[in-house]
Amino acid sequence: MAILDILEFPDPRLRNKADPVTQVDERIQTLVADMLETMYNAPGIGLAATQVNTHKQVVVIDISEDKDQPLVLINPQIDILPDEEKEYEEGCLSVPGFYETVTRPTHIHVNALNKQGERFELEAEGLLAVCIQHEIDHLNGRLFIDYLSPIKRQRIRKKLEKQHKQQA
Ligand code: GNR
Ligand code: NI
Repeated sequence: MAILDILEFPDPRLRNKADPVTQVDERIQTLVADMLETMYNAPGIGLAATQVNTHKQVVVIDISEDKDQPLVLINPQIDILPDEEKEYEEGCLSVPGFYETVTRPTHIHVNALNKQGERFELEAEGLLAVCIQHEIDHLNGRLFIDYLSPIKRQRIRKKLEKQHKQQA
């Protein structure tokens, strides 16, 4: 297992669109294990392959208190149940240090493959629904800060660029 480097905004590779996984083989299982280790180490409640510069449709999530309920979503398909929207204060490992309110649909239905390559379905609401939508956005090259005003996004960009220069 390995802890992978996480790309940070405004890295243009975060804008890549992930390709579907054609076969859930050993390479994908290694990626999943490394992503889980990277997510738990960060620590975070979710991680998309895009964030570790692998442009395949793979997501890991664990919103449990004890960090013992990993959820793996491969090739996730999402259906929005457009009855209700809710605000949530979101953060992102690729936008470290910034937390902003995002409004998203409350209820979703997800169809995905698990790490054995078997198809399963899931209804989600609350934090899990927020997290799944946040991660599927990553697979489509979208970040939570894209829902903010251009002024706020620009301010975050400048601060992170400055930090990255100081780290270089
Ligand atoms: O760790 C994370 N916390 C979080 C909080 C609110 C909404 C979404 C998230 S996901 C984030 C980890 C991450 O960046 N996943 O892509
Ligand atoms: Ni994120």
